[in-house]
Amino acid sequence: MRLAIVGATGAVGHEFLRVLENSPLQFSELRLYASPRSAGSKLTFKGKEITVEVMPEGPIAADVILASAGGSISKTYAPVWVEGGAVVIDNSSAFRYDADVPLVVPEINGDAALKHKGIIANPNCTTAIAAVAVYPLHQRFKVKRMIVSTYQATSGAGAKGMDELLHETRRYFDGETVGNQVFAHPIPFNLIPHIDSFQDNGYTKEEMKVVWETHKIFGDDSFKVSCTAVRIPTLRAHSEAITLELEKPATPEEAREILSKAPGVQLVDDPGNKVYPMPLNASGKYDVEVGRIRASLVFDGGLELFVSGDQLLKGAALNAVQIAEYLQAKGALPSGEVAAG
Ligand code: A2P
Ligand code: 11C
Repeated sequence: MRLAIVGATGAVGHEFLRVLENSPLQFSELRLYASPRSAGSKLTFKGKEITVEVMPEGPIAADVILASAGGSISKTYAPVWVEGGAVVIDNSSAFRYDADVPLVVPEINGDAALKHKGIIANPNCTTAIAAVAVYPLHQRFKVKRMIVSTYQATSGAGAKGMDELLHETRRYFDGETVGNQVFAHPIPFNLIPHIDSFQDNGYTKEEMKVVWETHKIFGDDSFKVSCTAVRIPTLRAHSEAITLELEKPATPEEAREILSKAPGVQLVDDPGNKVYPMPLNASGKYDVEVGRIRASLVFDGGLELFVSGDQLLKGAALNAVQIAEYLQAKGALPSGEVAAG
């Protein structure tokens, strides 16, 4: 099984390598691609250096391509890679809403991945992190309305987003004017209720992705979703406050019981001891932290919860690798020897 990463030098690309080091995915070859800017640079995988290559203009000789070089690269090249025989697991939003492209969180709808026609889409990070926490509750109580407010890390804008937070914070302490290039406004000591472009309905595209993608992943658009997405000056885990109106009334105890057994979730809910989800603790963790579970004061029998999940892991690289693991475990990918090293 030949594996390739496109966008290997980016924030998600680096996480692909770390996740693959500990993954059961079997492959015999790993090739790394990026732009001409980083051609020839070396990245370490299992203690061995691999040279980054310029992404070719045509097909890539691989069975699986993990793509994270942005929507326009995916839009142009993913069909070419599929034509060349690869299965593309795409981290961008380029194909997520295409009817014949599965949008997959393996804990929720892994089987959808088996129906792919070459491209499988990895969800938006905010959506994936909320979905692993809400889906087990949806299965038991059925969501009627879901209201999400997000606190999103700078990693959502890639390595350059994290760099801007660090660089501009340094400028602040050096007494220099704090600026912005990646974000719409300076990010240090601020928060920005604007992620991606504004749509005609007044919501941002990031907010609408949570609506569209939650429905597609759950395979159910009978419930209503709304989101306010906010960028905050943290490095790499997204947090979200989630309010659920439910068809069947739930108690916080029942929700805790369900979530304590849910795959991909870690219950972190002991407020009396100051234990609740936080981005610093969720960073680097595979599971999404869920806590602050309480009865809604607005919706009778509804719930309020708070989640923190690593944007670069469950929100991106980890979920994509888990899709490949799922396909291989189901015999839908060539097997291969574990990469040497
Ligand atoms: P490079 O590092 O050479 O610019 P991030 O989301 O963290 O900004 O990372 C984006 C990733 O996509 C990087 O690996 C980047 O490579 C890669 N990339 C950006 N533009 C291209 C391109 N035109 N061709 C191939 N890879 C690209
Ligand atoms: C952010 N969630 O935090 C975005 C990044 O749809 O894959 C991921 C965008 C996407 O900026």
